[in-house]
Amino acid sequence: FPEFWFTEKYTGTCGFTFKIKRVLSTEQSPLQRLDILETYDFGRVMLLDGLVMFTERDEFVYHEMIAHLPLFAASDPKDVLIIGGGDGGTAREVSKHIYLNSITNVEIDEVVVKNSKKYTPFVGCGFDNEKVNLIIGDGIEFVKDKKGLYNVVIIDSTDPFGPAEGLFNSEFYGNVRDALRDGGIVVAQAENTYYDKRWMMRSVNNMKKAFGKNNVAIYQAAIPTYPSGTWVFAIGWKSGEHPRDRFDEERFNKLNLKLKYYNPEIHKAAFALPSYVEEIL
Ligand code: AG3
Repeated sequence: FPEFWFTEKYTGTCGFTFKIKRVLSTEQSPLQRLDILETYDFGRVMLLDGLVMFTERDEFVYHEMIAHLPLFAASDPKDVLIIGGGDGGTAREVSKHIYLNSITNVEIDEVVVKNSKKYTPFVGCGFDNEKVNLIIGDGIEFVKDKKGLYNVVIIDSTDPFGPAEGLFNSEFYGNVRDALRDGGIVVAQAENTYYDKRWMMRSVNNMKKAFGKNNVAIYQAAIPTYPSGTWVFAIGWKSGEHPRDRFDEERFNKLNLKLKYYNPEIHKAAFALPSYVEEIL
């Protein structure tokens, strides 16, 4: 009986392998190749250029941690900008903050949006909320003339090459800082500390150039289907306390979100770093 397996290679000699039931969609956009797989263990999986973007089974970790941590750290957030996030998972989580005035999501590749809505509606549904204004365009250009418009900016990108390369440099982070209001917070997915520390460090160091070295930190979350299983998020804040020590408990209790990963203890604990990571920061 034939067996079909997919491997995301992490290096030339190791990777992560799924046995697949079928391929639901394969599409080449002008920017990247997209595949949607049906797997045995992780449900539906979206790949971009052969790299796992999310799986049905563990996407909740990534999307909760990239959205709720900055939102509960920000004081009285009203307007949120998502750059990337074309699958809709981040928009889905941000939408749970029903008091927000606006959620703007700038995604460069509409093929991602279309396939997510069709094949992975459990994340694609993020665009159903009427507050979410989806703009198909280049986030790098978009932020350039947005001065002080957002409380929180979330950068939900692919790895730092190809279409996302420009989302990891200091000029971009500088424009993001200017797009934030006072007390505003940015979060960016920032890779991992095992296979490609230099990618994480590029994100952290460039964010420090824009926000100041005492206004950038990283936090981590356990995501089994991403390289190393532990994912890093870089967080920068314009002013005020460290976001680890800012958590709006009253708002958290009032919203009463039924989340699966993020909670008040995780908000703090996610910033606790192993010594070998502290050392390289
Ligand atoms: N953003 C991509 C995370 C990078 C994963 N990298 C990898 N598999 N090599 C996730 C998009 C989900 N909204």
